Parts: sequence; structure tokens; C-alpha cells
Amino acid sequence: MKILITGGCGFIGSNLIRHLLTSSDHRIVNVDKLTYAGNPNSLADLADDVRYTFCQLDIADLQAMRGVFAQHRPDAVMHLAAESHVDRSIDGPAAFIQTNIVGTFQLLTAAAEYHQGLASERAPSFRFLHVSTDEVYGALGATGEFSESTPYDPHSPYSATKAASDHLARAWKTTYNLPVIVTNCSNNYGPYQFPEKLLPLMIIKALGEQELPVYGKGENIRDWLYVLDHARALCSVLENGRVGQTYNIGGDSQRRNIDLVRSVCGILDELHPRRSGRYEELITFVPDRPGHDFRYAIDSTKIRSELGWRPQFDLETSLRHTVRWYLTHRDWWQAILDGNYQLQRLGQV
Ligand code: NAD
Ligand code: TDX
Repeated sequence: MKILITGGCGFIGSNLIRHLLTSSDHRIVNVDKLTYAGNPNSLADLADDVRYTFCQLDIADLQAMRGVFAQHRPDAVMHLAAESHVDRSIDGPAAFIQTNIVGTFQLLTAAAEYHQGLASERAPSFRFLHVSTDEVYGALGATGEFSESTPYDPHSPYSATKAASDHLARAWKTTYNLPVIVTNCSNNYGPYQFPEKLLPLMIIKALGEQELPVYGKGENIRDWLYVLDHARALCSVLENGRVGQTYNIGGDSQRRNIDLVRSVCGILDELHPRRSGRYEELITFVPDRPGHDFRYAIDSTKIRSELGWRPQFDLETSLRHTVRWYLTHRDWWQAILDGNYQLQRLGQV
């Protein structure tokens, strides 16, 4: 099978492509604009794989997307390209509207045209997997979980644009018969995550002896899923998920932010002790994120019972593995801090 993946130079996309190339004989076409979050170094080890093709393109460029479908003739699309950071969406929502809404619209348009032109023996098996977030469901109080039928109630510009893109994807199924499946997943963590997100930010700041900025009182709760478990879930949905359905994906690992940050500090104390003191002493409570959702939690009964997927990686072990990864891959994140992570690959430094 040939799979068109959008956003493959990002955190989840790069882990997904590595997983697919190492666990299947699929061919991958990666369409990525290389925004600040796109990092070709995250796929450097796969660049010579003959089953892998990279196209630096914007999903909002309809002619370019038509060209990609015409040239590569994929059997499926896994759509991950997005502006993904909540804090950036608060400071500058325009890019989120452009990529997450307009970009998804243009990609859907090109995909539907392509699907309608497919020969009758190929069209029925074509899939468009739209990858989304649990944040579209809004915020939970102390109890409860999001199910696939929870009404949408997005709060941040990021989640509002992801909600819009989910609705567009479903509308393309209903209206144009594009075989769409939507997934909504909780917070991912693991290797190759851009160091603006909570876990890599804390690890890298701690190693630099900088303050660890915890928003508010650190009492907000997220459900954490190891990125490889998300990749496995997406493959499972692509292979066996039902067209027109939504699948929630979660890790059943809820933690208060402050507890997670303390865990990271404890792991660092063991693996990379400070000259004096403990990493926890660097924790600093800073003003809260505006509109900060209190808690997310996912009921993933449907994907578990229908597709047999369940997380394989537990939080404690995989958090330790993740901290170790950042300790042993300083070159990867130092190039980001230095600002030359995209130039290196393009041969400009
Ligand atoms: P990321 O920010 O790490 O990567 C996004 C990628 O998309 C980058 O490589 C970027 O260059 C590319 N991109 C952005 N705009 C583009 C455009 N206009 N055209 C082509 N490429 C473009 O994001 P991520 O954390 O890997 O998330 C991937 C997807 O999964 C997103 O759709 C996100 O909403 C969703 N998601 C993420 C999480 C999470 O915890 N990170 C959880 C649930 C769902
Ligand atoms: O410096 C920080 N301090 C802090 O306390 C940062 C960056 C975050 N936080 C808090 C805010 C959140 O409660 O940690 C929690 C996690 O923050 P992020 O890593 O920014 O993730 P979140 O806002 O939960 O969104 C993530 O999960 C869902 C991804 O960025 C989204 O793309 C995904 O859809």
C-alpha cells in the first residue's frame, strides 16, 4: 500500500513513518511544509529508504495537492499536518485557521477529486484518516471521560480549528462520499517532540539549569499516551476501522501537570544528577494559560473492543525511556535551540 502522510516531519508524523517503514512494507509519501515544527532531522535515518518520498508542500495549496495525488496515486491518506501548539494559537491564531481549517479543506477537496476518479476496483478500499485531538470536546471537571458522542465544545483557537477540521472531514464523507475516518487522541509524549510542549520543554530546561515554568498551580490534568501507541492505533484504524466512524484514543494515564513534572525531575536526579540540589528546586509556578482546560480524559472502549487496540507502553517506563532519549539525543534538540535544524538538512550550513 502507498500511504500519503501529511505533517510527517512533525512529532507524531515522524514516529508514525518510522513505525510504518519498520513494521510493514508500505510505501510512504510525506507532504510537509516544514514550518518551525517540521524537522527533517527527525527522519534522517530513513531518508535513503527507497520506500520513502518527501515533498515539501503546503496542504493549503490546492494545485500542489492535486499534483501530489496525480503523481503518487496513494491508497490512503493519514492527515496529521497542523499547527499544534495551544499557546501559539493564543498568541497568533491566523496560522491555525489557515492550516487547520483552510489547509484541511483544500486537502479534502483534492482527495475527493482523486477518489472520485479512482478505478472501481481501487475506490472502495481508499481511506482518508483525519487525525485529531481530545481537546475538541472541551474541558472536564473532576469526573467523567470523553466518548465519541461527547458534544464538541472547543475552548482554545487551536482546538476550535481542529474541531472545524473534524467537521469538514465528516462533511466530505457525507456529501462527497470520501471514505473518512476520524480519530481523537489524548496528549502524546516520546522522542522527537518539539521542545515547546510540556515534557521536552521541562527536560531541556532542567538540563540547562533553567526555571521549569508550571502554569497556575500545576493542578490541570492530562491523559498521556506514548507516541508509538498512537502510531499503532492509527495503523489499526486505517486497516480495520469503519468508514464514517470516529475512534477515541487514550492512554488511561491521567496525571496532574505538577506530578508529571516532579516525575521528570526524579528521573533526571537518577540519570543525570545536578552538581548540587535536586531538579525539583527549579520548578516555578507562572501565570496560568488563558482559558486553560482543567482536565482531559478519554474513554477508548470503542477502539479497544472493535479493533483490539490497547496501549502497550506504561507511563512510568516510557517516561523514563523518553527522558533518556532526550539525554542521548542532545544534537537533535540543540540544533532546534540553535535555530539551524532545518538548514542543516537543506545543505545551507
Ligand atoms: P507537530 O506540530 O509536531 O507537527 C506538525 C507538522 O505539520 C510539522 O511537521 C509541520 O511542518 C507540518 N505542517 C504544519 N502546517 C503545514 C501545512 N500547511 N502544510 C504541510 N505541512 C504542515 O504536531 P504533532 O504533535 O506531531 O501533531 C500531529 C497531529 O496530531 C496534529 O494534527 C495534532 O492536532 C494531532 N494531535 C496531536 C497530539 C499531541 O499530543 N501532540 C494529540 C492528539 C492529536
Ligand atoms: O510550559 C508549560 N507549562 C505548563 O504548565 C507548558 C508548555 C505547558 N504546561 C501545561 C499546559 C497543559 O495543561 O502542561 C499541559 C500540557 O501542555 P502542552 O504540552 O502545551 O499540551 P496541551 O496544551 O495539553 O496540548 C497537547 O495535547 C493535545 C498538544 O500540544 C496538542 O497538539 C494535542 O492536541
